[in-house]
Formats: sequence, C-alpha cells, structure tokens
Amino acid sequence: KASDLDKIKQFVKNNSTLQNSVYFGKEKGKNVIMFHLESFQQFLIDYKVNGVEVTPNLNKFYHDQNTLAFDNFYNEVGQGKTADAEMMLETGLFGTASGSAMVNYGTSNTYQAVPAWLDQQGYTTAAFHGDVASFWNRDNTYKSWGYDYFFSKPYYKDADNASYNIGYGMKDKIFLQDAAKYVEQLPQPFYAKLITVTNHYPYDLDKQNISIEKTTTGDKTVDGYVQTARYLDQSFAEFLNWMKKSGLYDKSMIVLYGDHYGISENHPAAIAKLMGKSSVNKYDLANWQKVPFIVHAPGLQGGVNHTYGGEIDVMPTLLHLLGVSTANDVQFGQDLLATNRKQVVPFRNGDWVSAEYMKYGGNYYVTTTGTKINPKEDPRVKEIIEQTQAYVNKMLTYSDNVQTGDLLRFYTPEGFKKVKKSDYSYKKSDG
Ligand code: GP9
Ligand code: MN
Repeated sequence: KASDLDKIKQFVKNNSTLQNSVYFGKEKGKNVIMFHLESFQQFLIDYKVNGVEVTPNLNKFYHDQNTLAFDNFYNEVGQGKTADAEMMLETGLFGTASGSAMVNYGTSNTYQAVPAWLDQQGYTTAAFHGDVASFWNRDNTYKSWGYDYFFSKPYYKDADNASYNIGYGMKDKIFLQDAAKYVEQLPQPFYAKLITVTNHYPYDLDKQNISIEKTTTGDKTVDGYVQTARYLDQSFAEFLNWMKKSGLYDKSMIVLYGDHYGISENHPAAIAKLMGKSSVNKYDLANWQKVPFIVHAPGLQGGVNHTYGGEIDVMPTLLHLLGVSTANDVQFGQDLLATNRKQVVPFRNGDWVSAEYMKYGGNYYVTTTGTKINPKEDPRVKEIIEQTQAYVNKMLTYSDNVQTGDLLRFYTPEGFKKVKKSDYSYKKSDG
C-alpha cells in the first residue's frame, strides 16, 4: 500500500547527506559515458604478473590527475550479478534477496532511474550491449528506467560474424568500434552506458587477442582471468583514443565500474596465490569484493578517495556531480563525495563493511587492520556492531519492500516526469 512508503521515506531522509560544494554540479551538462567493466576486480589495478602490468591503460587512467578513484568501493550484488549492479547504479535500489530484480520486476515496476532523471535535464540516453536484448530482461527494464535507446546485438554490423563473438557476446573491441558509430550520432548531452562482456567466466579468448601470460595458480578456472582483463584494458584504451580523436573526451565525464568479482570465493587457494599469501581468511575475502569505481572529467579534482562505499552509492554521487539533487528520491545510496556519509557497505546477504568494523562470513574484523574480534568481549564494540547490523537489515528490507511491492508507483518526486514505458521501442526497424 501507499502508506508502506512513509517509514521508508523517513529512513531515506535521515540518510541524506550534505552537498560537497567542490563537486556538486561540477560536471553539469557534460556527456556521461558509463563503462561497465565486466567481472573486473579492484586488485587488478596496478597488479603485475611476472613483473608485467595486467592493465597498463586502466592503471594510467586510474592515476590521471583528473581521475577520481575509490579504493574502498565494494560490489554489493546478489544472485542477479550484472543485473543487480545495473539496478543499483541506475536506481539506487538493491537487487532482491534472491533472483534478479531486473528479471522479476524490471518489466512491471515503476522506477525513478538515472536515465529518466537525466532526460529531464535534456539528455539523450542510450545503453549498448553486444548480445541479445532479452538477457537479464534488459529490453523491458530499460523502458521502465526511461532509456531512449538500447543498441543490442542486431544493431551491430559485425554481430553475425561468428569469429567476432566469444562467450557472452561480441568481443569487446569489435563491439566498442561498432557502438562508437552510434555514440557519435547521439544528440548531446548524452548518457551512454557501454556493457562489456568478454572478461567473463570462463575467460576464453582467441589466440590472436592474448597478450599476457596466464597466472600460474594451477586453478584452471582462474588462470585465464588476467588475459581477458588485459583484453578489456586494451578495448578501453582503443575506445578512449577514439573519444580523444572525436573530441568527446573533452566534453564528457567517463565513469568506470567493475560489476562484481571475477574469481569467486570458491577458489581460496588460487586467491591466496594471486595475493602472494599462504592462505586467505574471511577478511581477505571481504576485501576481495572490492571493484573499481572511477570518474574522470577534464578539470575534475582527482585523487584516490578512501571512503567506504559501494554500488548502491553511485546514483547520488553521479547525479550530484551533474547538479541533480536527490533530496526527494527514494534511493538507498549516499553520495561518495559527501563528508558526512555513514560509510556502511551492506552486502546482499546481510554482511557488511564499515570504516571501523566488518562482518563477513560470520566473522568480525577491524576493517583497517584485519584483526579478528569477538564483539561479545567489548560492550562498546558490541553496541556499534548491533547498530550497524540493524541499519543494514533495515536498508535491505526497505529496498526489498520497494521492489516487491512496486512502491514507487505511489510516489512521484517533485520535478520528476513519470516514465511511460510505451513511449519506448528498441526494435531495429529495417533499412
Ligand atoms: C550478460 C552479461 C553477464 O549480458 O551482462 O552477466 P553476469 O553473468 O555477469 O551476471
Ligand atoms: Mn557481470
């Protein structure tokens, strides 16, 4: 019912942060290019195999003076994996406790998503993906989010060439070359999301695209990861060069994010080898959930920011950079650039990381040191941990209430024009 929203709105309001005057509105009117780095983990940044950087181009971009990067940024996905990442980034709502919210609710629910907000700022919005439109129910969900365009596989001239495909769709380099032809035609300012796929388990790559040795953990499902990550790095570099040549680089805010882990926790021995350790514990595995979140724009005050946050926090961060207030939104993130944020990162299963402590796999640790703690031994610690857990549980439950009850149909924030799904069609017409 509509009244179910009242306490949720109050919770969201209590969570709202102060604007950071250095960054709020700093990128107003810029094009936004969201670059989805499939299965890309933070540890890959500056990582070397036998003395060789795996991702030299991303590393350079990461350290650029106009790049703002977050090195305590976690993926917060559940079973929806990619779909959950997209859901959080575009709507500020978590994926659901089980299944994929994009699949189960994306068609019918009402959302107030980033594309719709930006549409009202005069943006053209488009998503790009080199596979079938129906994967993760993107074709329906994107209508609910208000995407003007969705360029899926049939739109790309090279899509039918078998040798141009591998794994989950078109090879990233080819996909991005073809996508660029559409990106350059979008009326500006635009918001474009490019979903890469090649760096996805099982990390298959054709010989000609292999340019770095495999790792030697001995775990066959793990050792190819750096090869497809390297390919993704090169794909990004090619696209970046094109952006520079086309002039878009100077007029755009480029955002990169890793959607979730590439190497699952079911490979602790291999993870230990990659980290140069004899073994890994739950603390290491929590850190393993870090993914990159990187924002670049000409003139942006860059640096590596150590705030604790995650995918749920992206929507307010980006909208605020673009000068769009989220004060009236029902969303669960906190601007990563706000100085009074809570720095609590909920995982989908109820575990969490905060700037002070973390709970992971039933264990508690001091976040910065990895010291294992028993909350029962210290009443002060126990209280903080209980409060944090209550906050995390509430946030996940409220988000689930919004998703499963389609509660946003009862609420239209001030200044928001409702999305009419029937306004959109992504079918490729002939000719
Ligand atoms: C498929 C791609 C992969 O389109 O996004 O999804 P994932 O398996 O990573 O959730
Ligand atoms: Mn994914």
